[in-house]
Amino acid sequence: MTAASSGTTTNRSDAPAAVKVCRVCSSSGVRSILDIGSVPLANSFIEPELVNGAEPTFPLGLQFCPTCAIVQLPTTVDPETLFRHYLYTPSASTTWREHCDELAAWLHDQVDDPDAFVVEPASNDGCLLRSIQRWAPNVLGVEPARNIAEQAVRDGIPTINDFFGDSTARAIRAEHGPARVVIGTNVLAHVPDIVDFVRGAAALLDEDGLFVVEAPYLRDLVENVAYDTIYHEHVSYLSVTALARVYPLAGLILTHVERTPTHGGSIRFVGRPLGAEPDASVARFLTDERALGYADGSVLADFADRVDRLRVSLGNVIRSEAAAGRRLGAYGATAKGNTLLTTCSIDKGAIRYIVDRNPLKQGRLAPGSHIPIVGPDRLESDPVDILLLLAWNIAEEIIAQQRSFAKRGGRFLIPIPEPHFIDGG
Ligand code: JHZ
Ligand code: ZN
Repeated sequence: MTAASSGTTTNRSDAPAAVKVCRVCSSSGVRSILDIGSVPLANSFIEPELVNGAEPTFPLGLQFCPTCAIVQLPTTVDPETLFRHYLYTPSASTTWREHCDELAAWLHDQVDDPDAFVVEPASNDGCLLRSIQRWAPNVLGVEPARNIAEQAVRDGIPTINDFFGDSTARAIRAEHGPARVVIGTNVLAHVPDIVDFVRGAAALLDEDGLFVVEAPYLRDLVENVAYDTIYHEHVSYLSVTALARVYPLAGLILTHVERTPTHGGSIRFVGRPLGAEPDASVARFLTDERALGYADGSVLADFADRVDRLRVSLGNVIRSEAAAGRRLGAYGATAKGNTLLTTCSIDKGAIRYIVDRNPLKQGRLAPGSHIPIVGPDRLESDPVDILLLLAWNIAEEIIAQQRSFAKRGGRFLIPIPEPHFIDGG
């Protein structure tokens, strides 16, 4: 689980040029499928005293590579800017902690060896390694955010403060020996050079090794119009078709895939050293994706129109509720929430505040919209009638916590796949 920046020092003149060739296969045939304008970085929450400073924006959209079928951003923001200081930690979410326990148990079934050396790129605060340590104590995290790596070490998770890639992987192998498992959640989509990352996993693994990654699944994004999950941290939007082509370029073979429910719909990709046999799941996903148009990109033909319709209807719902005298807030100062707010032009005139439990985000302003981030107690002292659920991926967990809001008649507004209300009662 990668972490991101608390603010950026990049200025507008550093905005990167559009990538004209595919990052993965170098094909020059990439075609644009979505352009949603230029927005601030999704995790660059602003200190209130800096609100009048320049707020850099970067172009946001999607392009498709017909050669390798990867869907990617047209521009790359330097990972040093995005990930060296990060405010997002996943451990606060029960949904995520339970998922880490489930993933650790699944891994234990695959690798029943208490001596297994397990390495996690983008280990964030060590949430997953803590679950894995229960059966495989020899773990190592690799986390680029200094503040979070230091915290993980203080909490007893051995962690190297670095980005993962081929050179880091070789250094780890030289010092610690080969790994039985390289596992990463919500990191592969964040990496500009996927081939280098997978090559690193291949270099680090022993011959029976297992490379496990989880990432948001392109099919869930498209089917649910979850366009808010498009932001500069997410360089690639992954399908089985694309990764089955990418892994062999880096010395691995995709052997198993399965869908998982986190972050609005993700996928678990399992890779092994070349020579391993894929199980039936890979062929099944490839057949389905081909039939649905993910291999030739045809499924994406109307995606931009669907995004436009969602943006218009969310704006209309919010305006009509405000016109009817209802007070609106939002819940979850999420990265995706900031894509949603900025691209739907929703600002502090429409939404009074965004509630978030993370004390590092409280007191700051959301990038672009400048809506203040507040603690949950604000819901009692300054009540609203409607909460736009920006963390819709953990709706169940949040709604269960907010029974008193629902009892007072409060309603949750879920933005995707089309804006709709639930009363939470
Ligand atoms: P959440 C992050 O996206 C960023 P975000 C990242 N780039 C990524 O890839 C995805 O995750 C996977 C708060 N909260 O998980 C905490 C409460 O306030 O949807 C978080 O700020 N009360 C790594 O930012 C936010 O909600 C609660 O009870 O879109 C959730 O953020 C709970 C459980 C959470 O990820
Ligand atoms: Zn390509």
